[in-house]
Amino acid sequence: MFVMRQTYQRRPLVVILLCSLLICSLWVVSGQDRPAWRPAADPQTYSRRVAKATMLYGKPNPLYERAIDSHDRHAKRWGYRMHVLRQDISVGFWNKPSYLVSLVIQELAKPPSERVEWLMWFDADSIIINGAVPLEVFLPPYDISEDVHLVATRDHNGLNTGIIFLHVHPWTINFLIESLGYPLYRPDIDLGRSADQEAMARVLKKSDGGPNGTAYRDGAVFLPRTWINTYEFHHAYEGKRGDLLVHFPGLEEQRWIHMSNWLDIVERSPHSWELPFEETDYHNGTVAFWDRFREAKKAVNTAEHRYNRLSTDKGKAPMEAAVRELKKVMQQEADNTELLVQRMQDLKSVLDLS
Ligand SMILES: [Mn+2]
Repeated sequence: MFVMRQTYQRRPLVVILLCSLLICSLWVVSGQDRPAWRPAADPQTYSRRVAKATMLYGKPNPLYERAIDSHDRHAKRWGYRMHVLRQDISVGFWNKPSYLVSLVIQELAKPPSERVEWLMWFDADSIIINGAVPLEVFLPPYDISEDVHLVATRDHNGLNTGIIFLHVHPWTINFLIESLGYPLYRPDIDLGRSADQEAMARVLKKSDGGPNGTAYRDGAVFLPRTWINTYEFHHAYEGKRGDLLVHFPGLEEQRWIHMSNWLDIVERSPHSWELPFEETDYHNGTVAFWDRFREAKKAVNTAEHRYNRLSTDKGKAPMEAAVRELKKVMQQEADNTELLVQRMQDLKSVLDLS
């Protein structure tokens, strides 16, 4: 009798539990289209998705320290772990890829459930001006993320490694080690001023070699540069209110006054350049970007599947050519929306899908 009454009394509890489970699963399922990024409620819990990394060593530089502080505030707001290299561990520029290799290996040495998935590298000459922007939106959605290992930007010089996202994955170790080794196995090549960046750019451009013989090109995606790597020029900032950050490449001695002005602004009136994420271009822009990339990937898969089944070479060649052209844009200039859409149309019309 006693047992029965207890069971009976517990029934409402069971119903409540089942209901909350249902609501939770609905919330999880419906949230998959656009995950609701929320600032970290508990500063002790870190994001498993992304951590930030940079370096600063040598002669004390208050401006770089303050710039890193701006990233630190952003990291605390969203629960991103921060890694800052404080010792000179290599030669000049090579500190950066050396440190990144060590961070990727340290993450991979952890049990999978404790690893972070991505590292965001930022140069110490960059300042967060809108801390309301979460980093997750720049990363590939889970359904297409397994082949993406480097999310970067390019400018008139090609790859710019001032701000980059690296996948915690063996691919990244290979890529960074091959870049680090570049001056050793190609001492004949002058890598110029930004040697590490040039080495990475050259490794990325290779058409063979790499971990599975198909080089590294497939692993890279280029975002519109001004999203995550917005430059300050001599005359002005190229961005607008709501943009994530300001980066100060190539300003020579003018860099200090530009940095100092920006730091004063973000420290004294932090809201002057901040905009709620929902009001920024990122809100729809990043979703549209990855949706397009996903669509391109699907078109390539469909085409490859189809021409692999064709018995004759007739009809194969135009499909292969269209796939090749689309892939080239996906690998080297996904930030060129018009071109990507055009190449996608070209392929679809060869496939008669449009
Ligand atoms: Mn820089």
